[in-house]
Amino acid sequence: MNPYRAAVLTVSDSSAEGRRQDTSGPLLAGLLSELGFVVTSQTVVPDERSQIADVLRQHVEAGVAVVATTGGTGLGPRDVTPEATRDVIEREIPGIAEAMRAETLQKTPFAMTSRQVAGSAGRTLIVNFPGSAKAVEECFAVVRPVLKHVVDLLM
Ligand code: MTE
Ligand code: CU1
Repeated sequence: MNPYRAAVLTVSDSSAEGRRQDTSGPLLAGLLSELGFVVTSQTVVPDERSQIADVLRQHVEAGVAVVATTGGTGLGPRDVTPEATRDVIEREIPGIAEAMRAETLQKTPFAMTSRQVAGSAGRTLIVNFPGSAKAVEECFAVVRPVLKHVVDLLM
């Protein structure tokens, strides 16, 4: 089996209800594919902590190398992606999230409002990205150079 399997999880009430088209999930899937990952799953869930954590756990159990989430990292009352991610990860990797915020802060001061976290569970790396396509582009560019190496370290 290809060791570089990836899964994408979009967290958004409006996309889960079909009121808003999810562009950030497909964008993340494309960026991961370009890097050589085989994207085996793309899911959309509402901003519900237990539902998010359930999907993350399924991917960890399946041994997916990377799970990239998008959305729910901000300060809205329903934004719980970081909390759900912390429910699942065993080791936080603060440097990944710090680097994304610090680097992209040069593009927008709003980067500081995103509470994204990254960490590992078993052999799986979970990385939160903010919800907008622009933020996904900017933040992915920061982690792109290290992503495969991090995955290799977890194997
Ligand atoms: N980070 C980057 N790099 N670029 C952005 O445009 N947008 C911010 C922030 N992080 C942004 C960003 C904004 S405006 C919000 S509200 C938060 O991400 C949270 O987004 P989310 O709740 O959809 O995850
Ligand atoms: Cu915002």
